[in-house]
Amino acid sequence: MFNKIKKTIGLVFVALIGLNTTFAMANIVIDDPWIRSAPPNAPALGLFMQITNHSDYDVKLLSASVDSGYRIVELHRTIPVEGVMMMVKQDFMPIPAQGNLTLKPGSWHIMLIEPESVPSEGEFVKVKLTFDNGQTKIIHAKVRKGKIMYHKKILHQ
Ligand SMILES: [Cu+2]
Repeated sequence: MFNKIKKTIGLVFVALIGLNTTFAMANIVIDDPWIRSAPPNAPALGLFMQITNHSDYDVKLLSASVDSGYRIVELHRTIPVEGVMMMVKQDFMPIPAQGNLTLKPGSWHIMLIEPESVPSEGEFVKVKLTFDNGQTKIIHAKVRKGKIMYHKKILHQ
């Protein structure tokens, strides 16, 4: 009887460890993080990437942050407001279970606001992403050319 209980506890323990490992390793994957190059006097920079959620649960990106060099970092989405495309600050970005969210010009993006100095093409910016499942990701976004596809108006909620 005692041996049976011990064995059961052992199996449960192994199962938990297994789940935890899968959860931590395969949950959120970031592809191709990049920042659109901008003139030296640019008030803000757009950060883009693809976020894939390999879990069976919806996940939210809650925040993005940088160690220094920017006054504030915000989550934005470009949407039509009374017929005009505007950037609207978001509380989070939804990444559906077994799905993905593409951050791209004219759509979802992370806004690096008031840079101390605008990074040059080819440079990398280190950004930390925090998700509501407790996971964090450090990414190194490369600065490169990109089309300007939307108005630079910011609508604050
Ligand atoms: Cu924006």
